[in-house]
Amino acid sequence: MKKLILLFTTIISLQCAAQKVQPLYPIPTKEQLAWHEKEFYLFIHFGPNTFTDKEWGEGNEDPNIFNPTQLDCRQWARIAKKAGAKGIILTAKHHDGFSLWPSKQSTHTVRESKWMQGKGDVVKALSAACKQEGIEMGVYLSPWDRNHPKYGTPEYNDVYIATMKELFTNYGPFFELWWDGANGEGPNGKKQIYDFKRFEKAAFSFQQPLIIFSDIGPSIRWCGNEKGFIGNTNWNLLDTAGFARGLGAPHVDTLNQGNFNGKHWIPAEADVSIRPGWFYHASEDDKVKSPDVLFDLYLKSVGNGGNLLLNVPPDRRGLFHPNDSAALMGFAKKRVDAFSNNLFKKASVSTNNQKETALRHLLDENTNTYWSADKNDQVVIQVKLPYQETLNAIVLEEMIAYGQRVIRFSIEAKQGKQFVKVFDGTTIGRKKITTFPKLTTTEIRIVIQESKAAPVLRGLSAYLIQ
Ligand code: FUL
Repeated sequence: MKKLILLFTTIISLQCAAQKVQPLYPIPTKEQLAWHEKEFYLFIHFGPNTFTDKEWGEGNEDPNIFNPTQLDCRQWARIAKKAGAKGIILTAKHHDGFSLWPSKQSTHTVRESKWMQGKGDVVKALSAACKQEGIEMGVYLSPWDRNHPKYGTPEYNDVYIATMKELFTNYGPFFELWWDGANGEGPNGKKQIYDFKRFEKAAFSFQQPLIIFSDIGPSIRWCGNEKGFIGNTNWNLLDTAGFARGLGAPHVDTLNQGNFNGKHWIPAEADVSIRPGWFYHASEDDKVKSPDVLFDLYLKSVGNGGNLLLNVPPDRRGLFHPNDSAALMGFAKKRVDAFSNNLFKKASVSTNNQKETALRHLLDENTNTYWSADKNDQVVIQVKLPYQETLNAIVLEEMIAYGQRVIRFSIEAKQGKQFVKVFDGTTIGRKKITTFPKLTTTEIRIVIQESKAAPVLRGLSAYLIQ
């Protein structure tokens, strides 16, 4: 009997070993994996610029101009939540140096304004509102500061670190810290030499785990444009050696597509504004992006394996303008309508690679389970539908916890007796949303022509986007 038990346990452990996937390095950290799952969150640009109609304040604005009449961070958080955003990143301090909380490191803050007799604190109010709505909060803390008298001297680096400390200790935790790359001249006409190495070390000492955004990470990278699109080819990998933030950053195309053989896992985030400007301007009330345009940006960012950071600037009352809220609601509805009816739900799936029960994990909509091919020669996955279906989108997902692998794939649909190619793609990554002209079929083939190592996929689904 004992021998029999031993035999069974050996067989089971051998099977598990056979299924165990070897990671293809570099791979994401746990925090980066959690960040990938957020997909979409809001950016909020708010401050003196809201009241002066500027995009870049000079830093010498009278603090009293900051005077929202009906500021309500709960309205922002409520709308964000309803729109399906997982969090809000606030410009706690933009380039003008004005702090939206009463910072001890500055004399240019909400405390010096007449708003709420100097007793207001936007960072605190937003932090409470996000908690109430069950979404997360992040902060944008501009390194460039056109107000601070120490700017342009080595001491400013200490001021910046002390400012971060204040934010993290009084208002954290934050799901993301956002470092802008702009570095112009300060009040004394000097340019700052930022000690980013120290900034990084300090930030990680204030909060662990922490995701830091900048042109080149360390955790996530800029996608190379402010239009909201990430490359159709998008490697979550980046080489950072020899590069710097700002002017010394890699070419924008590299940021947009990543490096094929990049040394570090640094995925792309697409930041874009719902209006032409980052700050609120009444003249742009009729230039708010429509739900269709926002949905298209979602396909080009999240649908290319990155995250979408959508800026919605509150107006002078301190509220989201009704046009922006309406666009956000329309955008949310479009996503729900598009992706709630998975047409592959009842399909059956087979492959040329290995006939294996784990194949069901491709269709099971459980993001923790996956199917791994046993080799990386051309992999063909065949999906048979129980009935004819009309569709125009297929979503593929790699199990990126094991690294990013797929280099090139295509999608074919059975039309009559023939299979016709409907999509030619490159990378998949965390999520690839493919779209093509509407077609009616009973069979689809996914052909992975090339990958760095045997593909590991966690999801395959199909939709009809109206
Ligand atoms: C840029 C800044 O200069 C803009 O004002 C804005 O904050 C945008 C998100 O990043 O680099």
